[in-house]
Amino acid sequence: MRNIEGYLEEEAIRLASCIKEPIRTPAAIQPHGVLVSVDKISFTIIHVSESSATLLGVAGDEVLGKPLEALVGDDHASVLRAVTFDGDGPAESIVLAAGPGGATFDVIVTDEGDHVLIEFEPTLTQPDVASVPALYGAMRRLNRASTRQQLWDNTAKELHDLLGFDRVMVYHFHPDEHGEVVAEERVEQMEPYKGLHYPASDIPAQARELYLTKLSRVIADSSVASSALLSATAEPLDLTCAELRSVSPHHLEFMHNMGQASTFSLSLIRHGRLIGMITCAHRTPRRLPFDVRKTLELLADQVAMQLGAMADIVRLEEQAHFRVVRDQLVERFRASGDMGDALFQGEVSVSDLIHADGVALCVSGELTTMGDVPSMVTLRHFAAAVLAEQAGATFVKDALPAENPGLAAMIPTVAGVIVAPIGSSGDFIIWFRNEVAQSVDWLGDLSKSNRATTLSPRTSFSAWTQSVTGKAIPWDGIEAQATQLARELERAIASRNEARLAVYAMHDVLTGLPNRRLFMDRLEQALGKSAHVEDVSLLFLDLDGFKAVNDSLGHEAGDKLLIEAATRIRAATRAQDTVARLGGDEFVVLCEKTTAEDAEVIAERINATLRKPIELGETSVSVTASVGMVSANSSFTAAELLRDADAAMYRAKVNGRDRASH
Ligand code: BLA
Repeated sequence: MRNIEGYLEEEAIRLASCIKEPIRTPAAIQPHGVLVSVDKISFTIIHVSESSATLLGVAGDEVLGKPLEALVGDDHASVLRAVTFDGDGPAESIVLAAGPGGATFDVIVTDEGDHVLIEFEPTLTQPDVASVPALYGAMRRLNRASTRQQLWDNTAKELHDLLGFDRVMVYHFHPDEHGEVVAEERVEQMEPYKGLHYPASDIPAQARELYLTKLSRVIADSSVASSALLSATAEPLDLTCAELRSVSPHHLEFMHNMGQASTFSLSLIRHGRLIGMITCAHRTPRRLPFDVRKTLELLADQVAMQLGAMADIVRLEEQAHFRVVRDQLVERFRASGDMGDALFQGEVSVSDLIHADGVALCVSGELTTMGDVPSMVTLRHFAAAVLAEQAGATFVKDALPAENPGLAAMIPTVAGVIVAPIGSSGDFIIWFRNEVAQSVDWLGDLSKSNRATTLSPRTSFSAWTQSVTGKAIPWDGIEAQATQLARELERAIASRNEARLAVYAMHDVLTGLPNRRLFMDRLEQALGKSAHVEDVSLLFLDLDGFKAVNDSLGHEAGDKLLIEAATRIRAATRAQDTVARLGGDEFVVLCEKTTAEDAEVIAERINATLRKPIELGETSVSVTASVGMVSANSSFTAAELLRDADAAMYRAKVNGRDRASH
């Protein structure tokens, strides 16, 4: 969000300061009722509100420290002493005629551990408000909503019909805690608020936390002064669960500015989080009977549960889609020689997983990009700067210019970015989103001029449009997918490297031929399969005169000679033969299903090809090979056969080299 005349700083001050107001312990209540706290065992009065004088006809200071009987008489006190609590629903409500002239009260009794709260609310007789069948019908109808917006809209409509408040609003809280009026039902002549957003400080954090415990909130008349609590102790009384808790002066001013004389609000809670609220507001003082409020808490609970289930379904569907795309990408990545191609080309690409204007992938230091991305040099600098800051975590920003001006300066047109590190060696995948012009409609001008002081509520609440720059379409939590993909790519790279290492472990590094280990393995397998005598033939080669070349021309020349010899031997044999280097200038050829005669032909071809001069830079050298030949079947072990072939090779050496011997 752009900084509107220092708006962000001011909002931060408000947030920090508003949360300090001790709204749970105001030591006062709303004056339309009476609140008493008594010791749980003795029922001695510890606190009593001043309002008891007018409503119950007994002055509070006359009964402080005395048994409850002093306030309500023996009969009522014995009823209240007999209330039991079931733990889950701490509040019990009883109708008692306790006031002067036989006034009746809904008496709400709440278990607070070592003490009991007793609240007296004058009984309401509004026969038109929310009968049980009407509430029941509303809940059944709400059950049928199939989308979130429908449910929001229907909730506002049902409550408006049921309760007759001037305006009923449903709020949704965004991840950054600011709110939005997502549904509204109001009397016609009032200004519409639906679609308007409001800052987090309108309902500060400690108020939201309180509404997690206290699921409905009545503010009966915002224009009257609160009634103080008289107290027999210095200990402040926690009024979190009290129906009558007095209202924050900041909020009273807010209501006054909004033209609200009364409100009734319900919490929408999912997984222990306040995801939204429902507020019913009226231009004149108004309140609802206790049992209606309690039933409405159930209705709100049902709505929150439905909202949660809808969100869960959307999330599960998204996850299923993500999984399919991710699996395809990772599979292609695993199978492909070109990692960049695997993620950027073909039926699905990384931008099907996360839509973006540009994507960049760096694997083993090699960069591949797609779409609109900064230059390679900038990209590398940017990635290095982010990775250095992140310590392995995914970096995600919707409004980079405001959130990290330093990094934003490197990539001027970009506003949204996700950087997911792949492993810890500097590889990464980055998604870029360009800046998109957006606007937000706020409930009232956000600039300074719309408040008396920084801590005051706004004075006007007419819709105020803010144009927003430096922001991209928000990622909305999709970075979890980026992190997951990066993790799977890391695993795919690791398993590719392992496979490569496995190849190295079985092969001779110089010539690329199978090494002794792989050769012995193949020989054992071949012998295991053979049934007939002379089924398996083995040629054992030792180069003649290799040592002389190595000594006179050096190791480098020797290595070149070995590579050339390996190439020639490979060329002289068949595809199904295994040519291996045992070490030094010793090679072996395994010929399966090959008779001794055929093996002899192969040996001669090898001798012939090695006889030809080999170019080593300036000079040309000639080497030959002594070849030992054996044929066998499964009655031999691999080691025995190799030993016999070695012995046959010696015979070829002794017989004059450059030949094959049995
Ligand atoms: C409480 N603020 C609330 C409540 C609402 C709002 C609904 C719950 C109490 C109630 O039901 O009235 C906000 N009300 C709104 C909004 C709309 C509405 C946004 O009708 C319309 C869309 N409030 C401020 C500032 C402060 C502040 C600047 O504007 C603090 C400095 C505080 N708001 C504040 C506090 C509460 C509150 C402390 C808790 C009130 C309480 O329960 O005692």
